[in-house]
Amino acid sequence: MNETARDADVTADLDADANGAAAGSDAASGTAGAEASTDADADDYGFEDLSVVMGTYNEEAAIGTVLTDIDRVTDGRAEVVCVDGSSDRTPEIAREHGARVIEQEPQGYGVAVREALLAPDRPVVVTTDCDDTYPMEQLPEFLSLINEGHDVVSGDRLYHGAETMPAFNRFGNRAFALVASVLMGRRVHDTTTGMRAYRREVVESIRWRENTGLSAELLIRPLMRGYDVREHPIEYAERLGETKLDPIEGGLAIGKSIVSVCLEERFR
Ligand SMILES: Nc1nc2c(ncn2[C@@H]2O[C@H](COP(=O)(O)OP(=O)(O)OP(=O)(O)O)[C@@H](O)[C@H]2O)c(=O)[nH]1
Ligand SMILES: [Mg+2]
Repeated sequence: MNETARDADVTADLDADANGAAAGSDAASGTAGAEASTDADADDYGFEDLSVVMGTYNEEAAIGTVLTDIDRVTDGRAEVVCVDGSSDRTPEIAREHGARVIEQEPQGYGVAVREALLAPDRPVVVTTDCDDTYPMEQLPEFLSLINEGHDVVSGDRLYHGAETMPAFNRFGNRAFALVASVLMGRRVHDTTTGMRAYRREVVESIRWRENTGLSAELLIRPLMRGYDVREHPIEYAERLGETKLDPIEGGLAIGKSIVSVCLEERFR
């Protein structure tokens, strides 16, 4: 779609969607899965059109659970791609579950996730963390929302309160969302979520540059270029295994990414 046309649509759409996502969340969960598998139009995407991708770095405590959940929820039809920098058994466990594993020296979250996003050729890509925090049960809802016409569906962890998130991170994530909203002129609620669905065209048409701040960049650039971005409430669970992100250093890097990406997109 022509970018000018997208630009004209997006403000009203995101505002409506942000509210709609909040208001509609309960209705969406529970029914959307059935829609994705039974009521789908012939040209709707199904799980065989979906790749679930993630960076994995010493996640042997969680990877079995995450990949089993994806397999169960998508009936084994979604492709799984892990970009792995581990020194533990994570890649072996991933292969045992049928995932495609791309080995890469550990260079940070964004380097791994960018490679993971660009590796598959299926039309819909969902990112997640490999730590059992994100609800794979909600994958059908994400696919249904893409089938409704959204270009990006972004999991909003803060809508339900994110009680399982460390308090410092919760505060930081609310602050990031406020700063990004002011800089973009559009209200968003969770800029650093790891769970989103993208139409392949979106990830391929933009050049991604951030590392720790990649998650924020993946929300901000599409939104400011006029793509149809929808936030959708998700549950968020306590992490299995050790965190890979230093909250202070990581937080500073994310804050810097949000400001620089917003300004770059505004003056582009
Ligand atoms: N391949 C690879 N994966 C990474 C690297 N750093 C982080 N990851 C993965 O990226 C995902 C996100 O990292 P997390 O440690 O969960 O970071 P976070 O979600 O900000 O922090 P938590 O609150 O601990 O969940 C996880 O699946 C990590 O294993 C890296 O350098 N290389
Ligand atoms: Mg995580």
